Amino acid sequence: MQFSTKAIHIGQEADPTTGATIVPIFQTSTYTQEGVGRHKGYEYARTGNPTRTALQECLAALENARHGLCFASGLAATSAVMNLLSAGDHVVCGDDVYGGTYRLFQLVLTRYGLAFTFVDMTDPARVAEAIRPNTKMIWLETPTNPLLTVFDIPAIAEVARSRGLVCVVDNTFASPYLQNPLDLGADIVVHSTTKYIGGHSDVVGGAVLLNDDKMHDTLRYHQNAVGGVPGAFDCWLVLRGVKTLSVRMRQHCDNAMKIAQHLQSHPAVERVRYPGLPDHPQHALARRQMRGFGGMVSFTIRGETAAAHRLLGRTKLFALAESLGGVESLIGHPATMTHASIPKAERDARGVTDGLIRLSVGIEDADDLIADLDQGLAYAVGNSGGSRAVESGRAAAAVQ
Ligand code: P1T
Repeated sequence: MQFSTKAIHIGQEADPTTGATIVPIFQTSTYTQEGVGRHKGYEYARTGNPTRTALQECLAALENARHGLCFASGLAATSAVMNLLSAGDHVVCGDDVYGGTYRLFQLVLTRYGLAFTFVDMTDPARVAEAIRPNTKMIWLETPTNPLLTVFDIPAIAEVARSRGLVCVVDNTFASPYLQNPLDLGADIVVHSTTKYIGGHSDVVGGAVLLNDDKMHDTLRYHQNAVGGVPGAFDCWLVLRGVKTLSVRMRQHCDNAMKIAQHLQSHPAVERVRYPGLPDHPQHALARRQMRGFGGMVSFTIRGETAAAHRLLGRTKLFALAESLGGVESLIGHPATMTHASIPKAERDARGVTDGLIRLSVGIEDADDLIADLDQGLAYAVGNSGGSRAVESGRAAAAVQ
């Protein structure tokens, strides 16, 4: 069965008791049992809920995984995976991850005896070098948040396999439509379903997908024992969203490519980061391991921080907001928003500078989005003498 069909049908058979075509919202905290120890597979809603079961089965199918587990947020899913570790264990983590993931790892879990080394994984040899005797896990995002660096999943997964480590990929930015890390050798996939999978900026959720039965048993045990589970309505919203993931992702990719190309030719723009641009440092790798380049674009503008701030407050269609992956376009400032919990010196060292701007390109009309960015950029650089450059940039864009 192909991706679009799985998204609409797997785990979503008509309800056996009523025939309801759409999986119902089982808004119950408990289940009446027929007798002591006799029930229909559900006892208590932290442990299990049929709406959640449907979503877990569907998301597992989309990642070509045997097992799926859903959580109350992406970070709850990340926390659940970290429950596989014990005090004294060490994790090699990619050096560009969502600020909240960094905060959980470095500011919370270190207090429980876990240690983390953040590594630029563009050269997988550096991953191998960072491994210590107590290393148990390799964690990466690709493409990364917010710099859109692409890491080589098969090469890094091979480092993990050869050293007996668990390789986890946070696949939120790509979505399962564009990339399936388990097929590329990873052991566990994590998603913030708040983003592309949900797709409508109306729900927070997370998921863990994997093949290994033993790790699944442990994670399912922790899902119930720790309890960071999603409510039935949230599962239902994510299920409704995921049905259109393939059509949305195609439009996200088309729009983001047009915007990345436009920004690249814009004289007010210094550097554009988008894996689909031929001059992206890992463009060839992205072509190999992804089926499209996604809807996220990051860039810096001339005039750095002050100009960036002017642009951020000026766009009309791009809402100034955290998050990503919804049908509506968002603009963000990682240094003060999504990545503010990373100390400035570390942010700067990694390239998350004060002038960096991140776009979550929605599925509106691309020309409208480009016009919105153009008026914002003209305003942003106008005060610093860049307006002439912007005018000539428009002319150049018109010629193309
Ligand atoms: O927000 P939550 O559902 O808990 O997901 C956390 C998370 C995990 N992984 C990645 C790659 C993410 O981008 C996120 C959340 N990110 C944002 C809110 C953001 O604006 O980048």
